[in-house]
This record gives sequence, structure tokens and C-alpha cells, in this order.
Amino acid sequence: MIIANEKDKSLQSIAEKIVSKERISEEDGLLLFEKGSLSFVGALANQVRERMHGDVTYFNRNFHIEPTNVCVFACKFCSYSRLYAHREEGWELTEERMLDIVKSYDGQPVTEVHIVGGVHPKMNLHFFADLLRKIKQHRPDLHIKGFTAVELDYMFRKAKMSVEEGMKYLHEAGLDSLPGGGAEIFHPEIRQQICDDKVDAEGWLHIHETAHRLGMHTNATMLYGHIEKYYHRVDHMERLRKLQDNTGGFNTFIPLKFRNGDNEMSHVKESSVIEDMRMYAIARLYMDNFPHLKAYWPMLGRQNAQLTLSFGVNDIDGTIDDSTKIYSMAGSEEQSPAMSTEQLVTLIKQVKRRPVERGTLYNVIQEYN
Ligand code: V47
Ligand code: SF4
Repeated sequence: MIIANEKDKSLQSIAEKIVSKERISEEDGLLLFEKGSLSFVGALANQVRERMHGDVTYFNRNFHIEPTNVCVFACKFCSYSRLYAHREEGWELTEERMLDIVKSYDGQPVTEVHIVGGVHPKMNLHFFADLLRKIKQHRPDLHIKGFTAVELDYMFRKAKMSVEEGMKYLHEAGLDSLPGGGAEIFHPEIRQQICDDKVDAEGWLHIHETAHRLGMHTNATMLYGHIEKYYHRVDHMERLRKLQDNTGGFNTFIPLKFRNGDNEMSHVKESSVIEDMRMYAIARLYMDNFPHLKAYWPMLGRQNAQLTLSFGVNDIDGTIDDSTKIYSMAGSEEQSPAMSTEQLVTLIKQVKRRPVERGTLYNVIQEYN
């Protein structure tokens, strides 16, 4: 048994807490990062995962629309964006083009469109509200998960609307839920160094809290494995865990591995696979009030995503259909990320987990026994 094998008393007491479903503290979280071996945190995380979800591993059928990669911000880790002054090097999709993308999935059993992109100074709140209305007119059952808190913060401020007014407006236009992007690392010691001009931690959390209060669900990410220290990761997870205690509106936590291809942080070494698996495991142990932990396969690669299923992860996102460029431009091995449902099902079954196709809100669409 894990507890008996662990000689370190402090680690042993953390294991006891986890086995007895007691919450671990910030100090415990830090200790796990500093001292917890892969096998120790992995075995515990797998216990928690199996307690919560058994063998079930969720995926969905989705596609992305990336309206533009032109962005007013200049995050140092971003390989994808182009400044407005260089917009001829990037792309700006018209409303018509985006609706054509939606129509190209007519008759296909996708359940979700994920809309996310750069923060374009000329694509405003009304432009996006109109797009949402037209998508819903065309395909009312398609769940629209869209816009990071960074995009929303900029849109609302430009439209001179409060977060609550802006969120209600977009929700009424058809926005169903928010993705988890833009969170990066909340702690100002790091945020100021990697993305100092976009919405800060308090602003990000306020936007998600407002969405939750309006009955919308959202996700949360953390960009790890660059210049942050372990205590920054714990601080990030603690802020999210606190908000979740208050609202219960988060569905999924998604640790995002920093990729160093072609950006201003290319000199920073990427984390090892062992460190990635430890990150997922500790996230499962710490985020006790987040129902789901997701590994985003276009960024990790298929094999590593498969491995995470033994380290606390119970969701590997979706089919994606080669419709995102964020990670291929940052150096991921997945240059054209697309998997058929059969491929996703096989990937999950190969490691003896049970695939379940879900909707965005984890409603079961199909079980594969
Ligand atoms: O916020 C940008 C990240 C995020 C890099 O909610 C990078 O279901 C690694 O949030 N290396 C956007 N990461 C994507 C995102 C997301 C993806 C999939 C599912 C969901 C969901 C959300 O991508 C950004 C940033 O943290 N990112 N550049 C990079 N070089
Ligand atoms: Fe813009 Fe997002 Fe890239 Fe930052 S991460 S530069 S906000 S597209």
C-alpha cells in the first residue's frame, strides 16, 4: 500500500488525508511538488480518479473556430499571435467565412464549437454577438463554448459595459459556456513577466464568477513548465479552488504544458514527461472540488495524453478536426490535430479505460463498452 511504502512522515500524512477524502492544504500541495515521486503522486491520483469516475474517460466531438490571430497583446509565450501592425502575416475571418465553417459540419454528429482567438481591436462585442446568433439560428443544438476571459475583458471594456452586462448580452445571443484559456499563471511575480498587459488574476476570476452566477459553466487552465516555481502553481490552483467552493461553476481543470516553439520564451526548456505526469497527478489531488481533469492531446501529443489517464486525468477533449493552430505553431508534435471518434476510442481502450462520448456539460452521449 502506498502509505506503508512512504518513509517520509509528512508525505505519509498527506496520503492519509487523501485516502480519507480530507482536503490537502497549500503546504501539502507544495510538499507534493517538492518531494512526491512520480509513483507516489501517481498512485494516489489514480485512486482519486477511480473513486470519482471509475474507468470512464470522456471525450467529445468538437471543432474550433479561430476568428483571428491578430492580437493587441504580446504574451511572451505565444507563438500564434501577430500584432495589428503586422496583420497581413495573420488571418482575420469574416462572419460569412465562420458561418461556412459551421455549415461544413452539417449532418455530422459534432456537439460543440470552441471559438477562441487573438484579441482583435476591430472585432467587437456586437460582431461576436451577431455571429453567435447566426450560429444558433443555423444549428440551435450546437453548444457554443467561446472566448477566453482575456477576449471578454477587452470586448466588455471597449463596449463600455460591466462584466455582468456584457456576459448577459453574449449569453442571450447564444454563448453557452466559457473555455479556460487566458489564466496562465495568476501570481503577479510571473504574470508580470510573461503577459503583463492582459487581464490580471482578479479580472479573470471575476469574469468566470460572473458567468457562474448567470448559470453558465466554465473551465480553467494553468500554463505550467516555464519560469514559474512550484509555489506559483499552488497559488494558482488555490485561487481556483476557492472560487469553485463559492460557485461550483467550473467543470474542468486543464493544465497546459508550455511549448517553446517560435516564441519569445524559446530559450526556456520544456518540462519532461515525468514532470508533466506529476503535474496532472498533483492537480487531481489538489483540485478536489473540480469534477474533471483534462489533458489536451493536441498539445501533449497522443501517447502522452494516453499516459495521463493513469495519472488522474479522466477527459481528453475532442476530435478537434484539425481546426486549431495554437499548438502546432508552438512546436507540438501534433501538426494537424484531428482524430476520428474511432481513433479516440481506440486510444482510450488501449490503456484499459472505458470511453464515453460526452456533451460539453458532461451529459453522456454514447458509451463504448
Ligand atoms: O490561454 C498559448 C495557451 C491557451 C502556448 O477550456 C500555450 O476546454 C502552451 O485555453 N504553449 C488557449 N500553451 C487554449 C485553451 C484551451 C485549449 C483547449 C481546451 C480548452 C477548454 C481551453 O493556450 C492560452 C495559453 O495558456 N498557450 N501559447 C504555448 N506556447
Ligand atoms: Fe494574444 Fe492570447 Fe496570444 Fe496572449 S496568448 S498574445 S492574448 S492570442
